[in-house]
Amino acid sequence: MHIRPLLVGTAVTAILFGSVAPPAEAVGAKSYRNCNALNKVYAHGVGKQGAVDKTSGKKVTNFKISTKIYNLNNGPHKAGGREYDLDRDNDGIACEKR
Ligand SMILES: [Ca+2]
Repeated sequence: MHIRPLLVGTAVTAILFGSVAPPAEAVGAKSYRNCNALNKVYAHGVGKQGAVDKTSGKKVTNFKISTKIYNLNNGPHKAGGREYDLDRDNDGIACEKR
């Protein structure tokens, strides 16, 4: 029983510093239920690198650029799932907003 705290400590260390730790950009990358929720975190939306807003008005250019986050929010809406189609006009930017 004396060895137990050591094992727990090793496990915690492995979780904190192990290879399973996500890269910095993946932290906070997730799917949002709708644009209200996404815009609370990314006020101007999230788009792929090089995406151009398809609006006929003034284009949104200050969206967060992250293909990873964009992909997490450009899925088909699945009932009970975690993927939502938040890029309805398919211009490569989800929830673009000025
Ligand atoms: Ca869009």
